[in-house]
Amino acid sequence: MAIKRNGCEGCTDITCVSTQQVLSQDVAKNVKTAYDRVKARGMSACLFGSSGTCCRNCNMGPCQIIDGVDDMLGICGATADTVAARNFARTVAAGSAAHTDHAREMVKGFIEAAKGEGLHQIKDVDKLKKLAADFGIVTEEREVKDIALELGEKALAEFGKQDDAPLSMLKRATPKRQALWQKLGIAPRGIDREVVEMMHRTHMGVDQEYHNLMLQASRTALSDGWGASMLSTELTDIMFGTPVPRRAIVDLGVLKLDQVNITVHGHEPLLAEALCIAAQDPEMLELAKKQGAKGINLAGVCCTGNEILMRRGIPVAGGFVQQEIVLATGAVEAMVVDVQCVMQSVAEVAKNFHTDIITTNYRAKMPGGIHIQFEEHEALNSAKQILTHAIKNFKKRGKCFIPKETKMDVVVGFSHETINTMLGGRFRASYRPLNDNIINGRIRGVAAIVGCDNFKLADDTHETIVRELLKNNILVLATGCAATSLGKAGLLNPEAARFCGDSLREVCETVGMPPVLHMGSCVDNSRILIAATEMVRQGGLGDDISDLPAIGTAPLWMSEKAVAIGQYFVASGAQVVFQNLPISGAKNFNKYLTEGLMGEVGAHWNIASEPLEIARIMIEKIEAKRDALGINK
Ligand code: SF4
Ligand code: MSK
Repeated sequence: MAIKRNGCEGCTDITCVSTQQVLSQDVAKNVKTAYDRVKARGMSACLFGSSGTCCRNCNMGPCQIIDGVDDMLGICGATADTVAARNFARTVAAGSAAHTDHAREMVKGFIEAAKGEGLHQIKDVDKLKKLAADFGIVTEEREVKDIALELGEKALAEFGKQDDAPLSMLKRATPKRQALWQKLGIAPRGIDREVVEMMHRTHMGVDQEYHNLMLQASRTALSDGWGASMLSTELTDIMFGTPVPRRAIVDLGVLKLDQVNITVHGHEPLLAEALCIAAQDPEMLELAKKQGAKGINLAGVCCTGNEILMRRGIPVAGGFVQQEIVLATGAVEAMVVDVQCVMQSVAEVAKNFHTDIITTNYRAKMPGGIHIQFEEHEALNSAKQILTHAIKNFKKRGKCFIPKETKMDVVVGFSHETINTMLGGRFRASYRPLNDNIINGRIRGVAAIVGCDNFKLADDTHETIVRELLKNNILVLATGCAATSLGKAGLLNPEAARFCGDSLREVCETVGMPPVLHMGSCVDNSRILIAATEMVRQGGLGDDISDLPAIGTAPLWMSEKAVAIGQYFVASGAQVVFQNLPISGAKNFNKYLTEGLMGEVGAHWNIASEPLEIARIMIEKIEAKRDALGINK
């Protein structure tokens, strides 16, 4: 049932029960949300912008291009294909840059941990040694801290590398894929370098050939997926522990009336981990008691939420589209934010309540926020300072509303290591049982559903797609805010096996696993690359990712990071389906992305607008791969 409130016509589109409940309360009556703003804009988006053919890369423009109309080229003569390709490539570069900067902070934090200087230690020594081997580091008869320090320094060097040798972790890909990248000249060399070269080549008057631009877009995206994001995931696991399955809860009902509620929003888990540790400190708990609270309740929002959910079982209050709604409960003492996906509007929403928005990263401040810099080398003190500020707000809490009934049990923590042992058992750890179930048809294939939520599109899109996939016996992997929304829909627990077709249900019930496996945050899409490569290695499903009956989608993508992820999936051989890519105004470029790339990298982009159409494409592509493998007898 959808609701209407306070003249918010847009709210008729909200199907999320917890959001509906909060927005229909008196306490939220003055809160303006993105739903209101979507409605208030009252005009459709600029056609040139949404079809990818608006260029403002120099001051002779902005130029709006109409494909095939001679008088509507750019002043410089740029065609629709060139402009759309440049815009698309810049989106990939921006998304990759965000993951890259995040990853750099994680590597620096890792080096502090290796030196024994920070709050954190090396927790997963096995994983440390495996990653060290990829960097050619000797591990026998060496102290853990020495291996870690050498690894940290070599990892940091990957960002600024200037020689033309490929990034170290590329050797994790299948031999066929590595050879293809070499042949195409798209094996990334230095993580920062690829973004810089992409920005240079899209500058006015440089690369004006869309195939050539896309080669560098692929190289940039690969430097994210197999470089920055993979480094971040791996080093974060080594420091904070590789996720294992654990029960947790999600949705707004995780907030607590009698405790100090602090939500952590953003992406880099160094801050969130420090807050988790500080929140258990007797001094902080005592302070909370003095303010009349029974404890400190940390809850996540967006991908920081996914990081601490996966590793610590800390509840997630909401995904991207709920960041304002979490505050509209009036029950949050502080929202602590770092980087990425934090809407400027949270500071406006917070003004209605006693809530503070605490920015913690010098790279990301906002009007109306209070800035308390998080210092990694003083992590515990910084975290305590932030918590102290939040705890002191508890006494100021006024009228509030927590939709108590809206919380859902989830099982999370499906790292690729977990999937490895889950199906084969501890002593036969292997992806082979998964492959066998695909070959015998009990599992038809694997679908990754990743990325954001988006106010402009139906908020039950993820759920609709996934229910259709499960009915068709397709195992689903999920990350990011897509995973949160699937958790809220009850699809991340083993009981959801009842929504599957008979054969997938049987597999899930035998193993006791949910049919949708939560693999982490948006940087953790790199886990999917490793899992897919491992499936290839175990045999029976071809010799590259492009042979697997597997496909990805980010149906409600919002962030540029999602486009970078899509491009690294495609360049790694996995097809993807997205809604609304800004490429429709450039005929040749559009055809190249949605068909032509297949001939080069064995995968391409697909575009569809309706959730069931997206599901249909995914099912058809998976069945086509099964046919090609000869396992559809
Ligand atoms: Fe116009 Fe060319 Fe300048 Fe773009 S680069 S704004 S198309 S003149
Ligand atoms: S937080 S990038 S809205 S997944 Fe990673 Fe969510 Fe998308 Fe941000």
